[in-house]
Amino acid sequence: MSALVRETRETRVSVSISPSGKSRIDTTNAFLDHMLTAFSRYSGLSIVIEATGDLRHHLIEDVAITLGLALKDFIPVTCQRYGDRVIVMDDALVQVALDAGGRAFYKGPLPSRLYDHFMRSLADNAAITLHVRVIRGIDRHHVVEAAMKALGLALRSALEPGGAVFSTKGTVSITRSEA
Ligand SMILES: [Mn+2]
Repeated sequence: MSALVRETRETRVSVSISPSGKSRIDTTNAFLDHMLTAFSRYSGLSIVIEATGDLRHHLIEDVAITLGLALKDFIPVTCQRYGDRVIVMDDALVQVALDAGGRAFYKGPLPSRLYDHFMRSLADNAAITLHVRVIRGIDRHHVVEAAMKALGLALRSALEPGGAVFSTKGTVSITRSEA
């Protein structure tokens, strides 16, 4: 389980992630609740989020940051690491591929500035590599929702147990010399 609270003058966000159990999402924003509920359902994780904020932009960004930080704590050292899914939702066809191996990178875009920003903040703070490719789609609600579902399923695959160490670098040793 991983849990944290992030508070600024603009927002207050609490997130907890557990391997199983019920999810509860209340961000005061109905569309964000809908997207996070889809993400939690498809990831198979129990995610509890309570958030309040002054502006929609701040709320969505800060929920993504806090969810990302909680995910970073939650991702086990050994797991399958990679996951990818393609999801269709009516007109929308969206592919998500991710690497949960500690490399923060995001490549979009989603056809919504707010939710493109959500994905970037999530990837940066969870230290995951996240590629979201919109192959087709006209309805932005469908495109963003398909991306959230694909993200959930891709993460579910990446978090599956697996003992392999994928990095060919081995352990990185850093020694700081005292001045
Ligand atoms: Mn919907």
